[in-house]
Amino acid sequence: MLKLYGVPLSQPFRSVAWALLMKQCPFKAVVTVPFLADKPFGSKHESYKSRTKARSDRIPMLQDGTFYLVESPAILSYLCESRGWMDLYGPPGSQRKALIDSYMHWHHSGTRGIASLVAPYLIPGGSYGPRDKELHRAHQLLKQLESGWLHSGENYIVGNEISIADLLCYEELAQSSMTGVIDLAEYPAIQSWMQRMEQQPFFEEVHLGLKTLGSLSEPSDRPLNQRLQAATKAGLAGLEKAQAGFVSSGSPSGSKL
Ligand SMILES: N[C@@H](CCC(=O)N[C@@H](CS)C(=O)NCC(=O)O)C(=O)O
Repeated sequence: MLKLYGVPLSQPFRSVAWALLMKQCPFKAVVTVPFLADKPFGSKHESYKSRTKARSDRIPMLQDGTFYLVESPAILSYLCESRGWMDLYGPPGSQRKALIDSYMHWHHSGTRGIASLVAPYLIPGGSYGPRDKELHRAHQLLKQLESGWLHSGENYIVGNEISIADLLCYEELAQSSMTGVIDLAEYPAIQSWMQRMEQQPFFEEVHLGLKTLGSLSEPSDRPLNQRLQAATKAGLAGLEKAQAGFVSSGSPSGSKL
């Protein structure tokens, strides 16, 4: 069975998990907390690197047999190509695939930058909330999404069918909007696209962790560590619940390579 290392509160981890669920591809989530070096389940722990032959300290990482892969766009492309999920991507040489790849290359320095809004809330003892500079940059990126990547009048980033580009993009925006860190009211194209994403199968299960975490923009009496643990537990339960409901139909999940 495939293994996906990471935590449900990680945006790229959720993008990959959502694709796997949509395709009813069973996987085991292996909790690996980013930045931790002093616990065996941390991405910076020696045993994590030696056991997995990880090429990077970042999560998510996919394990397919003895093959390990990091970087969420590469993981998603690999899954689509090796499993034949062409509806979520596109055939080699097609314009649809080229446009999806184009978004995915921009994503790292584009939408991903919005993550800097949430990080200050998650660092114990860190400054409470993003600085003006981070907010300004986030709004610049949102404008590029609103008037660029989502301006075509099509339902999704590329065409009228959802693709792995949408899964990557949505999770970055969900992280900051579902935690109340940013208000997207002034971006109508983004808002209606997000509503379409929220109608997709397994939306609830994939976002159980984030919903459990709740608002980060308001002070809470509950210690951050406890909130993060409860959210992680709920997120993992959501992924398990989703997989328990898979309809068994032969072996749709194996690699076709
Ligand atoms: N470009 C990577 C980004 C992965 C990433 O930044 N993951 C975070 C958690 S969401 C992480 O592992 N951070 C720890 C670190 O940077 O050392 C991807 O798309 O997979």
